[in-house]
Amino acid sequence: MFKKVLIANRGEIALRVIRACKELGLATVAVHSTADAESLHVRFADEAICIGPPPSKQSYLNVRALLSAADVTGADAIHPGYGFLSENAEFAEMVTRMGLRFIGPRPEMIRLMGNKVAAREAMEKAGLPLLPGARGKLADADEAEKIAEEIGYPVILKAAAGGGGRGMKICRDRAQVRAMFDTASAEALSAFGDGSMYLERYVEQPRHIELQMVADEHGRIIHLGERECSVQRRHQKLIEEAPSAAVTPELRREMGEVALGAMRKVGYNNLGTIEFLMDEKGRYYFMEMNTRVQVEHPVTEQVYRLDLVREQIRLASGEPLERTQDTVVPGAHSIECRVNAEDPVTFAPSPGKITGYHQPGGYGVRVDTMAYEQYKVQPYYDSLVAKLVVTGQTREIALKRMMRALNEYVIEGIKTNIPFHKRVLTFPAFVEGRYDTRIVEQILNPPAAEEKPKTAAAG
Ligand code: MV4
Repeated sequence: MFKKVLIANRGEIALRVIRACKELGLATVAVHSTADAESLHVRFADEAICIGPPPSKQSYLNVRALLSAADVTGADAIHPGYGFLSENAEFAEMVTRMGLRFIGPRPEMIRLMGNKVAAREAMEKAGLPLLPGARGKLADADEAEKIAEEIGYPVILKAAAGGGGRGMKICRDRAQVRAMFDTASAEALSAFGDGSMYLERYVEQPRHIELQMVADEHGRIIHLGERECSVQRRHQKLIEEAPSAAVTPELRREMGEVALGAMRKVGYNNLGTIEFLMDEKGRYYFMEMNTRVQVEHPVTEQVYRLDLVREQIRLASGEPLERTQDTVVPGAHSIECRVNAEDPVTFAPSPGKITGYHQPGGYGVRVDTMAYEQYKVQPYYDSLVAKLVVTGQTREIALKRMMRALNEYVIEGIKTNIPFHKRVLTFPAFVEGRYDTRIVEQILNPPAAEEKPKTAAAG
Protein backbone atom coordinates (compact mmCIF):
# COMPACT_ATOMS: atom_id res chain seq x y z
CA MET A 1 0.00 0.00 0.00
CA PHE A 2 1.05 3.59 -0.58
CA LYS A 3 2.27 5.80 2.25
CA LYS A 4 1.42 9.28 1.02
CA VAL A 5 -1.12 10.36 -1.58
CA LEU A 6 -1.17 13.73 -3.32
CA ILE A 7 -4.66 14.81 -4.34
CA ALA A 8 -4.51 16.75 -7.62
CA ASN A 9 -7.94 18.30 -7.22
CA ARG A 10 -10.15 20.59 -5.11
CA GLY A 11 -13.64 20.86 -3.65
CA GLU A 12 -15.81 17.98 -2.49
CA ILE A 13 -13.89 15.34 -4.44
CA ALA A 14 -10.56 16.32 -2.86
CA LEU A 15 -12.25 16.02 0.54
CA ARG A 16 -13.68 12.60 -0.38
CA VAL A 17 -10.28 11.31 -1.42
CA ILE A 18 -8.66 12.66 1.78
CA ARG A 19 -11.32 10.87 3.86
CA ALA A 20 -10.70 7.56 2.07
CA CYS A 21 -6.93 7.96 2.53
CA LYS A 22 -7.34 8.61 6.27
CA GLU A 23 -9.41 5.46 6.66
CA LEU A 24 -6.69 3.51 4.83
CA GLY A 25 -4.01 5.01 7.11
CA LEU A 26 -2.36 7.03 4.33
CA ALA A 27 -0.83 10.48 4.68
CA THR A 28 -2.32 13.15 2.42
CA VAL A 29 -1.02 16.13 0.48
CA ALA A 30 -3.50 18.76 -0.69
CA VAL A 31 -2.67 21.17 -3.50
CA HIS A 32 -4.54 24.41 -3.97
CA SER A 33 -4.72 27.63 -5.95
CA THR A 34 -4.40 30.93 -4.09
CA ALA A 35 -8.22 31.23 -4.32
CA ASP A 36 -8.66 27.96 -2.40
CA ALA A 37 -6.31 28.68 0.52
CA GLU A 38 -9.26 28.61 2.96
CA SER A 39 -10.75 25.38 1.58
CA LEU A 40 -11.57 22.37 3.71
CA HIS A 41 -9.38 20.06 1.60
CA VAL A 42 -6.41 22.25 2.56
CA ARG A 43 -7.35 22.13 6.24
CA PHE A 44 -8.09 18.38 6.35
CA ALA A 45 -4.95 17.20 4.55
CA ASP A 46 -1.72 16.51 6.45
CA GLU A 47 0.19 18.88 4.17
CA ALA A 48 -0.83 21.53 1.67
CA ILE A 49 1.05 23.11 -1.21
CA CYS A 50 0.02 26.20 -3.14
CA ILE A 51 0.40 25.45 -6.85
CA GLY A 52 -0.54 28.72 -8.49
CA PRO A 53 -3.03 31.52 -9.13
CA PRO A 54 -6.82 30.96 -9.41
CA PRO A 55 -7.24 30.03 -13.10
CA SER A 56 -7.19 26.22 -13.50
CA LYS A 57 -4.62 26.35 -16.31
CA GLN A 58 -2.12 27.87 -13.89
CA SER A 59 -2.98 25.70 -10.89
CA TYR A 60 -4.99 22.45 -11.01
CA LEU A 61 -3.92 21.84 -14.64
CA ASN A 62 -0.33 22.92 -14.00
CA VAL A 63 1.53 19.64 -14.48
CA ARG A 64 4.96 20.99 -13.52
CA ALA A 65 3.65 22.46 -10.27
CA LEU A 66 1.78 19.25 -9.41
CA LEU A 67 4.73 16.97 -10.09
CA SER A 68 7.05 19.26 -8.11
CA ALA A 69 4.61 19.22 -5.21
CA ALA A 70 4.57 15.41 -5.31
CA ASP A 71 8.37 15.36 -5.46
CA VAL A 72 9.06 17.75 -2.57
CA THR A 73 6.49 16.13 -0.29
CA GLY A 74 7.62 12.58 -1.07
CA ALA A 75 4.18 11.38 -2.19
CA ASP A 76 4.15 7.90 -3.73
CA ALA A 77 0.80 8.16 -5.50
CA ILE A 78 -1.38 10.84 -7.11
CA HIS A 79 -5.16 10.79 -7.08
CA PRO A 80 -6.53 12.98 -9.89
CA GLY A 81 -10.19 13.19 -8.76
CA TYR A 82 -12.58 14.06 -11.63
CA GLY A 83 -12.22 16.76 -14.29
CA PHE A 84 -8.84 18.55 -14.55
CA LEU A 85 -6.13 15.94 -15.36
CA SER A 86 -8.16 12.86 -14.43
CA GLU A 87 -8.42 11.52 -17.99
CA ASN A 88 -5.17 12.90 -19.34
CA ALA A 89 -3.09 9.93 -20.48
CA GLU A 90 0.09 12.03 -20.84
CA PHE A 91 -0.20 13.18 -17.22
CA ALA A 92 -0.79 9.62 -16.03
CA GLU A 93 2.29 8.54 -18.01
CA MET A 94 4.47 11.29 -16.53
CA VAL A 95 3.37 10.35 -13.03
CA THR A 96 4.24 6.72 -13.75
CA ARG A 97 7.64 7.64 -15.26
CA MET A 98 8.48 9.57 -12.08
CA GLY A 99 8.08 6.27 -10.25
CA LEU A 100 4.77 7.28 -8.66
CA ARG A 101 1.45 5.51 -9.03
CA PHE A 102 -1.38 7.24 -10.85
CA ILE A 103 -4.59 6.17 -9.08
CA GLY A 104 -6.66 5.01 -12.02
CA PRO A 105 -6.36 2.65 -14.98
CA ARG A 106 -3.08 2.22 -16.87
CA PRO A 107 -2.25 5.20 -19.13
CA GLU A 108 -2.90 3.15 -22.30
CA MET A 109 -6.46 2.43 -21.10
CA ILE A 110 -7.04 6.15 -20.52
CA ARG A 111 -5.66 6.87 -24.00
CA LEU A 112 -7.81 4.19 -25.64
CA MET A 113 -11.03 5.40 -24.03
CA GLY A 114 -10.15 9.06 -24.68
CA ASN A 115 -10.31 8.46 -28.41
CA LYS A 116 -13.98 7.73 -29.02
CA VAL A 117 -13.34 6.13 -32.43
CA ALA A 118 -10.68 3.79 -31.05
CA ALA A 119 -12.81 3.01 -27.97
CA ARG A 120 -15.82 2.24 -30.16
CA GLU A 121 -13.80 -0.16 -32.33
CA ALA A 122 -12.17 -1.88 -29.36
CA MET A 123 -15.47 -2.28 -27.53
CA GLU A 124 -17.21 -3.65 -30.62
CA LYS A 125 -14.43 -6.23 -31.05
CA ALA A 126 -14.81 -7.04 -27.36
CA GLY A 127 -18.51 -7.77 -27.82
CA LEU A 128 -20.42 -4.64 -26.79
CA PRO A 129 -23.38 -3.66 -29.00
CA LEU A 130 -22.94 -0.46 -31.03
CA LEU A 131 -25.37 1.64 -33.01
CA PRO A 132 -25.04 1.26 -36.78
CA GLY A 133 -22.39 3.69 -37.95
CA ALA A 134 -18.97 4.38 -39.42
CA ARG A 135 -16.29 1.79 -38.74
CA GLY A 136 -13.27 4.02 -38.18
CA LYS A 137 -12.91 7.76 -38.49
CA LEU A 138 -14.49 9.44 -41.49
CA ALA A 139 -12.15 10.55 -44.27
CA ASP A 140 -14.34 13.40 -45.57
CA ALA A 141 -17.88 14.67 -46.16
CA ASP A 142 -18.28 12.22 -49.08
CA GLU A 143 -17.68 9.23 -46.85
CA ALA A 144 -19.94 10.68 -44.13
CA GLU A 145 -22.71 11.08 -46.67
CA LYS A 146 -22.24 7.58 -48.10
CA ILE A 147 -22.48 5.94 -44.67
CA ALA A 148 -25.42 8.13 -43.61
CA GLU A 149 -27.31 7.04 -46.74
CA GLU A 150 -26.59 3.40 -45.91
CA ILE A 151 -27.76 3.48 -42.29
CA GLY A 152 -30.62 5.96 -42.72
CA TYR A 153 -31.53 9.21 -40.95
CA PRO A 154 -31.31 10.80 -38.48
CA VAL A 155 -27.59 10.37 -37.83
CA ILE A 156 -25.24 12.10 -35.41
CA LEU A 157 -21.74 13.36 -36.21
CA LYS A 158 -19.37 13.14 -33.26
CA ALA A 159 -15.79 14.21 -32.66
CA ALA A 160 -13.38 11.36 -31.89
CA ALA A 161 -11.68 13.53 -29.27
CA GLY A 162 -15.00 14.90 -27.92
CA GLY A 163 -17.15 13.08 -25.43
CA GLY A 164 -19.65 14.14 -22.83
CA GLY A 165 -21.75 15.72 -25.56
CA ARG A 166 -19.10 18.08 -26.90
CA GLY A 167 -18.61 18.28 -30.66
CA MET A 168 -21.86 16.58 -31.73
CA LYS A 169 -24.15 17.49 -34.66
CA ILE A 170 -27.49 15.89 -35.49
CA CYS A 171 -28.19 15.51 -39.20
CA ARG A 172 -31.66 14.73 -40.50
CA ASP A 173 -30.89 14.45 -44.20
CA ARG A 174 -28.10 14.20 -46.77
CA ALA A 175 -27.84 17.99 -47.15
CA GLN A 176 -27.24 18.45 -43.42
CA VAL A 177 -24.43 15.87 -43.38
CA ARG A 178 -22.80 17.76 -46.27
CA ALA A 179 -23.38 21.13 -44.65
CA MET A 180 -22.15 20.15 -41.19
CA PHE A 181 -19.24 17.79 -41.72
CA ASP A 182 -16.52 20.36 -42.43
CA THR A 183 -17.73 22.82 -39.78
CA ALA A 184 -17.94 20.07 -37.16
CA SER A 185 -14.50 18.77 -38.03
CA ALA A 186 -12.97 22.27 -37.93
CA GLU A 187 -14.64 22.92 -34.58
CA ALA A 188 -13.29 19.66 -33.21
CA LEU A 189 -9.80 20.51 -34.46
CA SER A 190 -9.81 23.88 -32.72
CA ALA A 191 -11.47 22.60 -29.52
CA PHE A 192 -9.60 19.30 -29.05
CA GLY A 193 -6.62 19.53 -31.43
CA ASP A 194 -8.04 16.61 -33.40
CA GLY A 195 -10.57 17.02 -36.22
CA SER A 196 -11.36 13.28 -36.56
CA MET A 197 -15.09 12.57 -36.79
CA TYR A 198 -17.35 9.55 -36.73
CA LEU A 199 -21.01 9.06 -37.31
CA GLU A 200 -23.76 6.80 -36.04
CA ARG A 201 -27.53 6.41 -36.11
CA TYR A 202 -29.21 9.03 -33.88
CA VAL A 203 -31.58 7.81 -31.14
CA GLU A 204 -34.36 10.35 -30.52
CA GLN A 205 -35.42 9.61 -26.94
CA PRO A 206 -32.48 7.96 -25.24
CA ARG A 207 -31.96 7.14 -21.63
CA HIS A 208 -28.42 7.53 -20.35
CA ILE A 209 -27.57 4.35 -18.47
CA GLU A 210 -24.06 3.61 -17.23
CA LEU A 211 -22.56 0.45 -15.77
CA GLN A 212 -20.00 0.51 -12.98
CA MET A 213 -17.02 -1.79 -13.50
CA VAL A 214 -14.41 -2.61 -10.85
CA ALA A 215 -11.25 -4.55 -11.78
CA ASP A 216 -8.15 -5.46 -9.79
CA GLU A 217 -4.62 -5.99 -11.13
CA HIS A 218 -4.95 -9.78 -10.90
CA GLY A 219 -7.68 -10.43 -13.45
CA ARG A 220 -10.63 -10.26 -11.07
CA ILE A 221 -13.49 -8.06 -12.18
CA ILE A 222 -17.06 -7.32 -11.09
CA HIS A 223 -19.79 -4.91 -12.08
CA LEU A 224 -21.95 -2.92 -9.66
CA GLY A 225 -25.02 -2.55 -11.83
CA GLU A 226 -26.21 0.60 -13.48
CA ARG A 227 -26.90 4.24 -12.76
CA GLU A 228 -29.60 6.18 -14.56
CA CYS A 229 -28.30 9.64 -15.49
CA SER A 230 -30.96 10.90 -17.88
CA VAL A 231 -31.75 14.07 -15.92
CA GLN A 232 -29.30 16.35 -17.70
CA ARG A 233 -29.19 19.87 -19.06
CA ARG A 234 -26.69 20.67 -21.80
CA HIS A 235 -24.80 17.46 -20.97
CA GLN A 236 -24.47 18.44 -17.31
CA LYS A 237 -26.04 15.75 -15.16
CA LEU A 238 -28.37 17.09 -12.49
CA ILE A 239 -29.88 13.99 -10.86
CA GLU A 240 -28.66 10.39 -10.90
CA GLU A 241 -30.19 7.27 -9.42
CA ALA A 242 -29.49 3.58 -8.92
CA PRO A 243 -30.95 1.22 -9.86
CA SER A 244 -32.67 2.43 -13.06
CA ALA A 245 -36.41 1.95 -13.40
CA ALA A 246 -35.68 0.87 -17.01
CA VAL A 247 -33.43 -2.05 -16.07
CA THR A 248 -34.89 -5.37 -14.92
CA PRO A 249 -32.77 -7.87 -12.97
CA GLU A 250 -32.53 -9.99 -16.16
CA LEU A 251 -31.36 -7.03 -18.25
CA ARG A 252 -28.87 -6.05 -15.53
CA ARG A 253 -27.42 -9.55 -15.55
CA GLU A 254 -27.19 -9.58 -19.34
CA MET A 255 -25.61 -6.12 -19.65
CA GLY A 256 -23.25 -6.97 -16.81
CA GLU A 257 -22.12 -10.22 -18.44
CA VAL A 258 -21.50 -8.55 -21.79
CA ALA A 259 -19.60 -5.68 -20.11
CA LEU A 260 -17.49 -8.02 -17.95
CA GLY A 261 -16.51 -9.97 -21.07
CA ALA A 262 -15.47 -6.79 -22.85
CA MET A 263 -13.42 -5.53 -19.91
CA ARG A 264 -11.63 -8.87 -19.63
CA LYS A 265 -10.82 -8.77 -23.35
CA VAL A 266 -9.21 -5.32 -23.20
CA GLY A 267 -7.47 -6.09 -19.88
CA TYR A 268 -9.12 -3.19 -18.08
CA ASN A 269 -7.98 -2.31 -14.56
CA ASN A 270 -9.32 -0.12 -11.74
CA LEU A 271 -12.70 1.69 -11.82
CA GLY A 272 -14.48 2.25 -15.09
CA THR A 273 -17.88 3.49 -16.20
CA ILE A 274 -19.38 2.17 -19.42
CA GLU A 275 -21.92 4.64 -20.80
CA PHE A 276 -24.81 3.21 -22.75
CA LEU A 277 -27.60 4.84 -24.59
CA MET A 278 -30.89 2.98 -24.19
CA ASP A 279 -33.70 3.36 -26.69
CA GLU A 280 -37.43 3.25 -25.97
CA LYS A 281 -37.45 -0.52 -26.61
CA GLY A 282 -34.81 -1.17 -23.94
CA ARG A 283 -32.03 -1.91 -26.45
CA TYR A 284 -28.67 -0.63 -25.28
CA TYR A 285 -25.67 0.63 -27.19
CA PHE A 286 -22.11 1.45 -26.10
CA MET A 287 -21.38 5.22 -26.18
CA GLU A 288 -18.15 5.86 -24.35
CA MET A 289 -16.16 4.78 -21.32
CA ASN A 290 -15.00 6.95 -18.42
CA THR A 291 -11.83 5.98 -16.61
CA ARG A 292 -12.13 8.25 -13.54
CA VAL A 293 -14.02 8.54 -10.28
CA GLN A 294 -17.40 10.12 -11.05
CA VAL A 295 -19.59 12.72 -9.38
CA GLU A 296 -22.45 10.20 -9.36
CA HIS A 297 -20.53 7.35 -7.72
CA PRO A 298 -22.29 7.75 -4.34
CA VAL A 299 -25.59 6.28 -5.59
CA THR A 300 -23.80 3.04 -6.50
CA GLU A 301 -21.88 3.10 -3.21
CA GLN A 302 -25.11 3.40 -1.25
CA VAL A 303 -26.87 0.62 -3.14
CA TYR A 304 -23.94 -1.83 -3.11
CA ARG A 305 -22.40 -0.75 0.21
CA LEU A 306 -18.83 -0.04 -0.73
CA ASP A 307 -16.58 3.02 -0.94
CA LEU A 308 -15.48 3.30 -4.57
CA VAL A 309 -12.68 5.76 -3.81
CA ARG A 310 -11.31 3.39 -1.18
CA GLU A 311 -11.48 0.59 -3.78
CA GLN A 312 -9.82 2.78 -6.40
CA ILE A 313 -6.84 3.39 -4.09
CA ARG A 314 -6.64 -0.21 -2.86
CA LEU A 315 -6.77 -1.62 -6.39
CA ALA A 316 -4.16 0.86 -7.71
CA SER A 317 -1.79 -0.32 -4.98
CA GLY A 318 -2.23 -3.91 -6.18
CA GLU A 319 -4.58 -5.15 -3.49
CA PRO A 320 -7.15 -7.70 -4.64
CA LEU A 321 -10.87 -7.24 -5.16
CA GLU A 322 -12.61 -8.64 -2.10
CA ARG A 323 -16.17 -8.84 -3.39
CA THR A 324 -17.32 -11.48 -5.88
CA GLN A 325 -20.11 -10.98 -8.41
CA ASP A 326 -22.57 -13.25 -6.62
CA THR A 327 -22.36 -11.14 -3.43
CA VAL A 328 -23.26 -7.91 -5.19
CA VAL A 329 -26.99 -7.39 -5.42
CA PRO A 330 -28.73 -4.02 -5.31
CA GLY A 331 -29.88 -3.63 -1.71
CA ALA A 332 -31.63 -0.25 -1.80
CA HIS A 333 -32.56 2.69 -3.98
CA SER A 334 -30.40 5.82 -4.02
CA ILE A 335 -30.84 9.25 -5.62
CA GLU A 336 -28.32 12.07 -5.94
CA CYS A 337 -29.12 15.74 -6.58
CA ARG A 338 -26.21 17.92 -7.65
CA VAL A 339 -26.59 21.17 -5.76
CA ASN A 340 -24.99 23.88 -7.90
CA ALA A 341 -24.30 27.55 -7.20
CA GLU A 342 -26.47 28.78 -10.02
CA ASP A 343 -29.70 30.61 -10.75
CA PRO A 344 -32.52 28.04 -10.59
CA VAL A 345 -34.27 29.64 -13.58
CA THR A 346 -31.47 30.83 -15.91
CA PHE A 347 -28.82 28.34 -14.72
CA ALA A 348 -26.26 31.19 -14.74
CA PRO A 349 -23.41 30.60 -12.24
CA SER A 350 -23.91 32.31 -8.88
CA PRO A 351 -20.56 32.46 -7.09
CA GLY A 352 -20.10 34.34 -3.82
CA LYS A 353 -20.00 33.95 -0.05
CA ILE A 354 -22.35 31.53 1.69
CA THR A 355 -23.72 33.69 4.52
CA GLY A 356 -26.01 31.10 6.09
CA TYR A 357 -25.74 27.32 5.89
CA HIS A 358 -27.62 24.37 7.28
CA GLN A 359 -27.40 20.96 5.64
CA PRO A 360 -29.96 18.17 5.85
CA GLY A 361 -29.29 15.02 7.81
CA GLY A 362 -31.16 12.15 9.36
CA TYR A 363 -31.69 8.55 8.32
CA GLY A 364 -30.65 7.77 4.76
CA VAL A 365 -29.18 11.19 3.98
CA ARG A 366 -25.59 11.82 2.89
CA VAL A 367 -24.13 15.20 1.90
CA ASP A 368 -20.74 15.32 0.16
CA THR A 369 -19.66 18.95 0.17
CA MET A 370 -16.88 21.43 0.81
CA ALA A 371 -19.39 24.08 1.84
CA TYR A 372 -19.72 25.74 5.26
CA GLU A 373 -21.02 29.08 6.55
CA GLN A 374 -18.69 31.85 5.23
CA TYR A 375 -17.31 29.58 2.46
CA LYS A 376 -16.75 31.50 -0.79
CA VAL A 377 -17.91 29.74 -3.94
CA GLN A 378 -15.22 30.67 -6.48
CA PRO A 379 -16.04 31.86 -9.99
CA TYR A 380 -13.05 30.03 -11.50
CA TYR A 381 -14.21 26.43 -11.15
CA ASP A 382 -17.33 24.33 -11.68
CA SER A 383 -20.42 25.34 -9.73
CA LEU A 384 -20.96 22.09 -7.78
CA VAL A 385 -21.47 22.94 -4.11
CA ALA A 386 -22.82 19.66 -2.74
CA LYS A 387 -23.98 16.22 -3.69
CA LEU A 388 -27.15 15.47 -1.78
CA VAL A 389 -27.57 11.70 -1.72
CA VAL A 390 -30.52 9.88 -0.19
CA THR A 391 -31.05 6.16 0.16
CA GLY A 392 -34.18 4.21 0.96
CA GLN A 393 -35.47 0.69 0.72
CA THR A 394 -37.58 1.57 -2.32
CA ARG A 395 -37.64 4.29 -4.95
CA GLU A 396 -40.83 5.71 -3.42
CA ILE A 397 -39.15 6.10 -0.02
CA ALA A 398 -36.05 7.63 -1.63
CA LEU A 399 -38.20 10.18 -3.52
CA LYS A 400 -39.97 11.27 -0.34
CA ARG A 401 -36.67 11.41 1.52
CA MET A 402 -35.08 13.58 -1.18
CA MET A 403 -37.95 16.07 -1.05
CA ARG A 404 -37.70 16.15 2.75
CA ALA A 405 -33.91 16.73 2.54
CA LEU A 406 -34.21 19.45 -0.14
CA ASN A 407 -36.73 21.23 2.10
CA GLU A 408 -34.28 21.11 5.01
CA TYR A 409 -31.34 22.50 3.03
CA VAL A 410 -30.56 26.17 3.77
CA ILE A 411 -27.92 27.92 1.65
CA GLU A 412 -27.96 31.73 1.91
CA GLY A 413 -25.92 34.40 0.14
CA ILE A 414 -25.76 32.62 -3.22
CA LYS A 415 -28.41 31.19 -5.51
CA THR A 416 -28.65 27.44 -5.89
CA ASN A 417 -30.60 25.06 -8.10
CA ILE A 418 -32.42 23.52 -5.10
CA PRO A 419 -35.76 25.00 -6.32
CA PHE A 420 -35.20 23.34 -9.69
CA HIS A 421 -34.55 19.97 -8.02
CA LYS A 422 -37.88 20.31 -6.21
CA ARG A 423 -39.60 20.83 -9.55
CA VAL A 424 -38.05 17.65 -10.95
CA LEU A 425 -39.09 15.72 -7.82
CA THR A 426 -42.74 16.67 -8.43
CA PHE A 427 -42.70 16.13 -12.21
CA PRO A 428 -45.00 13.14 -12.95
CA ALA A 429 -42.67 11.43 -15.47
CA PHE A 430 -39.82 11.55 -12.93
CA VAL A 431 -42.00 10.38 -10.06
CA GLU A 432 -43.16 7.45 -12.23
CA GLY A 433 -39.62 6.63 -13.36
CA ARG A 434 -40.70 6.93 -17.00
CA TYR A 435 -38.34 9.57 -18.35
CA ASP A 436 -35.49 10.01 -20.81
CA THR A 437 -32.83 12.61 -21.58
CA ARG A 438 -35.48 15.10 -22.78
CA ILE A 439 -36.91 15.46 -19.27
CA VAL A 440 -35.27 18.78 -18.29
CA GLU A 441 -36.41 20.31 -21.58
CA GLN A 442 -39.94 19.04 -20.89
CA ILE A 443 -39.94 20.58 -17.42
CA LEU A 444 -38.60 23.95 -18.62
CA ASN A 445 -40.74 24.16 -21.78
CA PRO A 446 -43.97 22.29 -21.12
CA PRO A 447 -45.93 21.72 -24.35
CA ALA A 448 -48.59 24.44 -24.71
CA ALA A 449 -52.08 23.20 -23.81
CA GLU A 450 -53.90 22.15 -26.96
CA GLU A 451 -56.96 24.04 -28.15
CA LYS A 452 -60.00 21.80 -28.09
CA PRO A 453 -60.89 21.22 -31.73
CA LYS A 454 -64.33 22.62 -32.51
CA THR A 455 -66.63 20.08 -34.09
CA ALA A 456 -70.18 20.32 -35.34
CA ALA A 457 -71.32 17.94 -32.64
CA ALA A 458 -69.90 20.07 -29.81
CA GLY A 459 -72.60 22.61 -29.07
C1 MV4 B 1 -26.21 10.17 -28.85
C2 MV4 B 1 -27.55 10.55 -28.78
C3 MV4 B 1 -28.42 9.98 -29.69
N1 MV4 B 1 -27.97 9.11 -30.60
N2 MV4 B 1 -25.80 9.30 -29.79
C4 MV4 B 1 -24.53 13.02 -25.45
C5 MV4 B 1 -23.42 12.76 -24.51
C6 MV4 B 1 -22.61 11.67 -25.09
N3 MV4 B 1 -22.13 10.77 -24.11
C7 MV4 B 1 -23.54 10.99 -26.05
N4 MV4 B 1 -24.67 11.86 -26.22
C8 MV4 B 1 -25.66 11.50 -27.04
N5 MV4 B 1 -25.30 10.63 -27.99
C9 MV4 B 1 -26.68 8.81 -30.65
N6 MV4 B 1 -26.25 7.95 -31.57
C10 MV4 B 1 -27.94 11.45 -27.82
C11 MV4 B 1 -27.00 11.93 -26.95
C12 MV4 B 1 -27.50 12.87 -26.01
C13 MV4 B 1 -27.53 12.60 -24.67
C14 MV4 B 1 -27.03 11.42 -24.18
C15 MV4 B 1 -27.07 11.15 -22.84
C16 MV4 B 1 -27.62 12.08 -21.98
C17 MV4 B 1 -28.11 13.27 -22.45
C18 MV4 B 1 -28.09 13.54 -23.79
C19 MV4 B 1 -28.59 14.73 -24.25
C20 MV4 B 1 -28.57 14.99 -25.57
C21 MV4 B 1 -28.00 14.08 -26.45
